[in-house]
Amino acid sequence: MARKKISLIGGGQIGGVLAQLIALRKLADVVLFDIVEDMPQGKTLDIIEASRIDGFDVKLTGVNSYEGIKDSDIVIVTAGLPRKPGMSRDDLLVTNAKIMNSVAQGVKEFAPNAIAIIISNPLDAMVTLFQKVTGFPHNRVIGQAGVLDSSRFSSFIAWELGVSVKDVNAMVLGGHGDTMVPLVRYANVNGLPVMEQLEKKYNSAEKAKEVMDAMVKRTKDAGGEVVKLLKTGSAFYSPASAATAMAEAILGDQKRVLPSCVYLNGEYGVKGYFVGVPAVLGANGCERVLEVSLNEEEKSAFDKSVNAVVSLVADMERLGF
Ligand code: TXD
Repeated sequence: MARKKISLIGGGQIGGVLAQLIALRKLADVVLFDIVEDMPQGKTLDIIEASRIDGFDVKLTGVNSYEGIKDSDIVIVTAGLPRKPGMSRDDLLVTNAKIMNSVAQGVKEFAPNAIAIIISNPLDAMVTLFQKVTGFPHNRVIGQAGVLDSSRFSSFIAWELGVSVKDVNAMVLGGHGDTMVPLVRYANVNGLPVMEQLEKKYNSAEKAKEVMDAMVKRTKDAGGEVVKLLKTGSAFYSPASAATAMAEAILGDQKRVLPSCVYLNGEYGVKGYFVGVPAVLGANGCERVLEVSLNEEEKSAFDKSVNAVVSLVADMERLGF
């Protein structure tokens, strides 16, 4: 059986780490595309030259032409500018919409059957634009935000409770912006509610809430925290890991339940928008959306986040995209 093929559109920070992770996990052959001449060729050569050491024999190719992405099973898009300190994700809208427009046309022409995972920011708008330009069925266009945001939230919980992060399950829903919704009530350590553990640790419901509020805030600001420390560019190791897990779920038809930015057709009371919700990822991309009951407070936070996505998409449309 021929090996699967993943094309990475954008060979910058995230694209480079993605190429290496996919090779290390022997997931698929990799094509790294960028408009910068020689750079994707240089990065893939560098990774290949470690293959004897790391023990992988998947093929990696750097290209500057869309021809190279033909017959891709998965396309992962990171093309676009990252944030600088002080910028919000939404500040990237105009520049990255232009880039996404051209990327989507290239993918539509040369990899019309691929499943697309979009990473570029502002995420929710870029996913929407990619689907609009390609006309791909909605199940084949998925944005990466929730896997990373949830992993960040899980890390903070693990540190706070002094437990392995492998035993923490915590999900973040909504848009990939300041309004994202970490689901506190459902967060658990191997089934044990996190809030209860915090209350026991501090012997105070009030203090537990304070500590949780701080973790929720840090989760929402986590991307900005990294941007501020790096000074140039934004997080790249963790977004690459997140998208690799999604690609692995799809190629392996794993039916993993991963919070993803997917098209809602009435679920959660939303119709016609891409929003972060728990999705079943398998061979057909987003195969199903899982609904979870939200209490009034959670529902209102989720609706606020959906409204932010709706107005971001409206801004993009006003700009002519
Ligand atoms: O969780 C998430 N979704 C994210 C998203 C987390 C962190 C960062 N996220 C966003 O991903 C970030 O805000 C950016 O919009 C993208 C890519 O971030 P990265 O850190 O990889 O940016 P780089 O290093 O600047 O790489 C972008 C590459 C660069 O090599 C450009 O030459 C290339 O994109 N580029 C293009 N490639 C193809 N086609 C076109 N038109 C193009 N224009 C630029």
